[in-house]
Amino acid sequence: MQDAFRVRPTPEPLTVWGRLNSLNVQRVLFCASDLQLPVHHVPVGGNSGGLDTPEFLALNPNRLVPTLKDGPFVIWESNTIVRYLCRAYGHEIGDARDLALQDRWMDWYGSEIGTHMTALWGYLKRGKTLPAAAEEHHWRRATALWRILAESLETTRFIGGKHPGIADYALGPAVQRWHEMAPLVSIPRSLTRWHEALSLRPSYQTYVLNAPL
Ligand SMILES: N[C@@H](CCC(=O)N[C@@H](CS)C(=O)NCC(=O)O)C(=O)O
Repeated sequence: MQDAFRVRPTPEPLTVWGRLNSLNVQRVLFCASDLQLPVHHVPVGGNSGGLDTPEFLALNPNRLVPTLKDGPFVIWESNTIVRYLCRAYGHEIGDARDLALQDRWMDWYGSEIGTHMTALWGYLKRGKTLPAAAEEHHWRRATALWRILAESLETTRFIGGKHPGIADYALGPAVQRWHEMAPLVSIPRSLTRWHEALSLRPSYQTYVLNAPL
């Protein structure tokens, strides 16, 4: 049984525009689904196109996914969407310090480790070129940075504590990618335990483990 509860019911399904192989879209769909919110997914971006239509531009002038609509409310930026969903519909999210700890990991992914993960994933899975020196640099930095998160996971099941929180939703898809690179890297046990705990959740299975490449 899922342990999430809603602060208030959603009157109608949320709409999420995006492509399922995008990490940024995965974090939003994983979060919404884990919070047991009804979602209508509209495939746009990548091969599906649709980012340049007047209808989509009116929702998101950046021509990017994910974009979310909740009733009349439209919001873009994947981390902002995750924060919004958790605050509107998620677990009790704690005080300012609890929130800061969650925000920190979310921001840390974007500012520290994300660039290394994007480069390595593009190189290994999407046929992008990467000079040998750059590859070595990205492996070394990503490995060292994941270790920092692994240390903090030694005492908790999720980054959010007993339940997944905003940082679990934001970083969960990336730790799957890191495990897909597993033959090439040494992964700390606590990071794998966290990945296993996420993998038990149907929402993670649907939107992350079974995501298309
Ligand atoms: N900072 C934005 C980045 C959004 C972004 O770069 N989205 C990419 C997919 S990951 C996109 O829409 N690319 C165009 C496409 O998919 O066609 C976020 O986190 O939402």
